Amino acid sequence: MTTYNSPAYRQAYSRINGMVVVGEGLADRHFRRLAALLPHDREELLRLGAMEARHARDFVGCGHNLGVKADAALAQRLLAPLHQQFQQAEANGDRVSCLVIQCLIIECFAVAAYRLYLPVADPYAAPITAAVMADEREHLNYGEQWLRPRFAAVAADVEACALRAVPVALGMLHELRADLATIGIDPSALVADFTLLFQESLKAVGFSSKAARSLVNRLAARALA
Ligand code: PL3
Ligand code: FE2
Ligand code: FE2
Repeated sequence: MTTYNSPAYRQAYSRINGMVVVGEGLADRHFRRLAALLPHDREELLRLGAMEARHARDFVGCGHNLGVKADAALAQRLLAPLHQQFQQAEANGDRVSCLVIQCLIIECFAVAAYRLYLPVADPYAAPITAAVMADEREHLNYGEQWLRPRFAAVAADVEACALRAVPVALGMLHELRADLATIGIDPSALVADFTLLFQESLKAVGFSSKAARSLVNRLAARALA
């Protein structure tokens, strides 16, 4: 049984909650940038961005409910490298990488994290997390649906972006592993769940099972290097 009001839990929660709140805020900004990059889907992408802003507010509420203030500074530092890759892709006019970073990598991360948090969440946070997780599936789905009909044209860029960005994403997780364990999430289960979801999403985009498996194996090798 998790003690939600122990000092150790509250300190770890402040850092994890900071990560989630800042991550949701960043996702909102990314969707608004994507709305500008993909004018055809502008309304849809602005709607997804607004959902992220709502998630950020909902998770701030989870912190308040426990009397915990989010550690935003740490989260900003940990999320900066991934955000920089998004900005670099945007500066290069590389819409595919922007989509891969936000809709595949960050959203797979979110789904994996919320799925593992759900069974250990406090009674206030649990229903909020379940609702947010369903939204994140929709965001992941948007990216898959955009990339899939363009697979032949985008495959090489998706792969190159994954090789650049997934190790960075796994790196930020590495720094949170003690805090994750404290709130009841096994960090290696999170890596495994993320890898599985990302592999599934590569297949949904059009990669063969073999190609998807081989790519995530190369990612795992990089993350361990
Ligand atoms: C996309 O919509 C939002 C991306 C948020 C980033 C999630 C980062 C996950 C870090 C590990 C958090 C464990 C879950 C705890 C929930 C309070
Ligand atoms: Fe979200
Ligand atoms: Fe999302």
